[in-house]
Parts: sequence; C-alpha cells; structure tokens
Amino acid sequence: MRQRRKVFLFLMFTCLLVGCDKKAEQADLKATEASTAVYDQASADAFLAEAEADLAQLGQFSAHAAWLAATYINMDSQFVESRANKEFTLKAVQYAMQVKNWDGVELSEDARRKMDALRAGITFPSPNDEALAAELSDIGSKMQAMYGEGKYCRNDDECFTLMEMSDTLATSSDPELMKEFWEGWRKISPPMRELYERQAAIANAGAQDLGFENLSVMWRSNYDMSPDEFVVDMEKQWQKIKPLYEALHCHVRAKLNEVYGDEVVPPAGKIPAHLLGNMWAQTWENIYPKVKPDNSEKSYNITDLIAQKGLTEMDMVRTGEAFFSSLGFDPLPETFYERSQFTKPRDREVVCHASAWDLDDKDDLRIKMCIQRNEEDFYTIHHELGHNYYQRAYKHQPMLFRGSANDGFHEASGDTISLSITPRYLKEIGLLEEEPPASEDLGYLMKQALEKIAFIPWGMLVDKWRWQVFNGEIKPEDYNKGWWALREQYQGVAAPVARSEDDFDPGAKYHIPGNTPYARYFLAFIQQFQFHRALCETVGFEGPLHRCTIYGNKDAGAKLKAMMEMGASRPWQEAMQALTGQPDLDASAMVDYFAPVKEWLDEQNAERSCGW
Ligand code: X8Z
Ligand code: ZN
Repeated sequence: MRQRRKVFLFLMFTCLLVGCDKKAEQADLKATEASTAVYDQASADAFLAEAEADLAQLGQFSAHAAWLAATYINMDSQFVESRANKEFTLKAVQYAMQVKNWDGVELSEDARRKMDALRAGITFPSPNDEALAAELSDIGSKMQAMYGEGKYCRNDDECFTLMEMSDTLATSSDPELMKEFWEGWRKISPPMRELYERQAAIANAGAQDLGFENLSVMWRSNYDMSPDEFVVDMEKQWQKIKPLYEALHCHVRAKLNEVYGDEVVPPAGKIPAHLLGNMWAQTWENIYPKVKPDNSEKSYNITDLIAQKGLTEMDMVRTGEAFFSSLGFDPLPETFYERSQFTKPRDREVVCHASAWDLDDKDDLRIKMCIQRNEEDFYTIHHELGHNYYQRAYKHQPMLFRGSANDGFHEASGDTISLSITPRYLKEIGLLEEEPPASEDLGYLMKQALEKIAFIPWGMLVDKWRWQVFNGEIKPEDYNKGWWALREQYQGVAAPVARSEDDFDPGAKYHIPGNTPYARYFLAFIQQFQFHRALCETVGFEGPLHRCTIYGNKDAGAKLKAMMEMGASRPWQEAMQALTGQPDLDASAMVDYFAPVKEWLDEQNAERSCGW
C-alpha cells in the first residue's frame, strides 16, 4: 500500500513537470497503471532515462550559475547560484529516494550501477524539504563567498589576500611575519563555524533519509567496496608511505632547526606549521632551498625559467595544452580560451582556488584560476587540464556515468602528466638549455618528495576530520580540538599560536567551505605514480622512473584516453586494470619512485632522533 501511494505521487509529480493539459481518461489510465506498477528492468530503465535527462538539464543551469558566483562574487550571483543549487539538490534527492523501489530487484549491471550513483552521488544531500534544501544551499553559497572574499587586514588600510600571504610563506625566512600571516588568514573562518554546524546537520539528515547511517558512510560508499573497507584500504596505503614521511619530517625538522634555531623550531617534536612554505603545510616544496641536499645545487627551477623566457599566464596554459596534444588529445576548443578565467580580475572578487569546469557536457570546457607565473601554478595548470580532458573523454557516456572511475582518478590524471615534466622534457620544449647531470637527481627527487610525500598525511586527515564530524565523534564544541588532534597525529605539525574553540581552522582550507570531499587527493597522489609507472612501461622507458617522460608518445596517450573514456561506467578496479594491469590501489609505485631519496634521508637521519 505504502509503495503504491508513492508511485502515484511520483506520477503526479512527473505530470507537473511535463504539463498537465492531458485528458481526464489519460489521467485515469495512468492511475490504473500506477496501481499496478511493477519494479523491474523495464521500469528501472525508464526511470533512469528520465532522471538522467532531467538532472542533466538542471545540472547545466546550476553549472552556469556556479560559474557566475565563483567568478563574480556578489549577492546577486550568490542568490542565483543558491536557487539553482537548491533546485538541483531537491530534484536529485527526489530521484535518489526512489531508488529503493528497485532494492532487491535483479537489474542489469549498468542499471544497478546507475541506481547506486543516483543514491550515493550527492555530496551534500538535503532532506526532501523545500525550506531545508534552500537553507543548505544558502549556507553553501555563503561560505564559498566568505572564503573567496577572505582577507587579512593588519590595520585599516593594509590588507592581504590569500595569494599574497601564500607568496610570503613560500619565500620568506622571517618567522614572525609568517606567523602573523598564518594567524591572520585564519581570522576569516570563525564566522563559518555555526554555518558549518548547521550545514552538517542538514546534510546528515539528508543522508539518513536516503538510507545511510550518516554522511560519512554516504561519502565512503562511492568506491566499489564497502565504506569500512575503504577506510582499511586507505590505512594500508598510509602504512606503506609512513616510513618515508617520517624520514622526510625528521630531516626537514633538523634543517629548519639549523635555519631558525631551537627557539623557533625545537629539535624534537612537532614542526611549527607556519614554516613549511604553505598556508596549510600540505606540500613543502617551497622550502626546498632550506632543506636540499648540500651537494645538490638543483640547477634550475621552473619559476626562474618562466621569468627568463618571459612566459605569460596564457603561454603557460598553451604549454600545458601542447603536452596533451603531443599525446594525441584533440586541441581545446577556442571557447576554452575565451571563457576561462586565467588571471585574477582587478575589479571584482572571485574564488581564486583553481578548478576545472565542464559547462555543457559537450565542449564548453574552462579552467578558473588566478595564475601566478611560478612553478606551483605551472603544475596546477596541468592538473586542471587533466580534469578537462577527462571530462571531454567521457562526454559520450550516459549522464550518470559522466565522471571518473572514482574521484581520485579525476584528480590524478593531470598530475600524471606533471610527473612527466622532467628536465629532459623541459629541454625538449626549449625551456631549459641543458639537461642537468645525473648528480642532480637527488635534488630533483627531494623536491618531488617535499610535494608528494609531504601531502599524504594531510590528504588523509582532512576527511578523517569530516567523517568524524558527520558521525558525531567530533562534536561542534570540539571542532578545532578535533582538527588539531589529527594534524598533530598524522602530520606531526603544531599550530604556532594557541588555538581554541573561538577558532575554526578547518574553515580556512578551501575544501571545507567549498564542500569538496578530500580523500580523492589522497588517492590521486598514490594513483598518479601507478599511472606514471604503467605509462612509462608503455613508452618502453628503461631507467629510474623520475627521469621518464611520456611527452610526445601517442601510445601512452591512447592508453590514458581509453581509461578516461570509460568514465564511471565500470568499477574503478577495472579502469585501474586497463591502465596499469593491476586492479588495486598500490602505494608501492610511489615508494619505489622515491627509494633513492629514502636511502639518502635514512643516512642523514642516522644520528638523529626522529618522530614527534
Ligand atoms: O584543490 C586542488 C586542485 C583543484 S581540484 C587545485 N588540489 C588540492 C588542494 O589544493 O588542496 C590539488 C592538490 C590538493
Ligand atoms: Zn583537481
């Protein structure tokens, strides 16, 4: 009886959507059909076709509204974005709630996979309630704008943007100034605390309405394994990388101690988080000059090469595109160059955090960045373009399969290309005059480790915090305490100034107010080394993996593209198998890549007492 009433409501709802100027007997006929509705393959196919068409259309509108809100922050763009997002979320939730009608029904693999995607694929689900959906959407738009507009003002007429302060953290050796900026940036987030609490409560209720225990379980349900198995797999990979991270931590702490002295960097314990070259201490490559091997004068850095060659921001993007073209990917459409945001506009507020967009599931691809002419953004451009080429590769898939094999794959594709930005490649494209001698390899690897290895514990803890918030282990009154417990435990870093529950430090990282899950980056940082190893094998490279570049190799490009074209249509393990020949996530590719630097770090650390 309950089920029948629901079906009837669904048909009325559909009727509302398509217009109700039908004849009475048609309505009668539909009512009769509804009362005899069967949940089988045919009805599943019809339902999925309708959901896909409907959501694709609404999604396109939302995407344009979101672009507007991110590239021109004002109350009107937020209003439009919030409304569009509310309508999309409500519709997605309404479809997701119907999935259970086919529970236990034997369906084709594709249909079952689509049903699962429909049910678990909403990042912040609201309950099926206009007011709550509107509130959830408003909170999302508001927090994103708060982050985008965020500034630290030293006094009435001296304010600094995140970009400016990040530059200082990347290059300065003045611990007091860095501490001021570290603390100053975190003044943007206390006003987000209450909003976040409310957002988490509404979305948790939404997840429960969809049959999940909480939003943590829902987020972890998208990996073709059980939510608990996913946590176990992450932990397993972390254990493989941990010795490398601990060795790096030990060496970096010792070197920073030499630079700053015992007062600023104690020789034992946690590293003060403001001295690692990045606002969140998430990657440490910017402090390479302070911690590099003594006998390795890494003879180039890309920031200098960009300046020497006078590359503009646009040139940097074209260089990225040329790499993909060399692999056999079609050039980007002209609209990419017309509609992307490459540099920070002078006259309006925007969200500078880099992102890649697909506005119409066809050709309207764009990136949104505030490019700075430096090495970090050169890599980020390749990261973002990886998203765009992936989006284009799966555009022929049905709507619910238009995504990556799992979200880590999306993040890993551009980074895989970045691993091919070797000295040999830079020489080949004329950026570097001479390839450095093999004696420079250690410096190169150390720099890579400062970026890739340093990231891993951070990549793990951001969502560990959110999972604990969603499942109630971290209560709102302990948000900051819970955050720092994880940062200290996994990263071995400490806040340089006292923190309390008057602060809300998670909100000072884009992905928290920006509602972007983060475990994907943990996966990506591991997967990219698996992809790189496999593609280097395809090109027939023999030698250490850090010297391999796949630039110009169409076979490697075809292999990458074939994997991308699968979209989300098959379990990610199959996509992994197709590209790498192995079905699992496996950090051993990463560990192997860094073996020489691990050996060197162990020698350096031989007389030191490591750990924190
Ligand atoms: O957010 C990003 C990309 C956009 S998907 C720039 N990344 C993470 C971050 O910045 O925190 C890339 C690496 C990790
Ligand atoms: Zn990304």
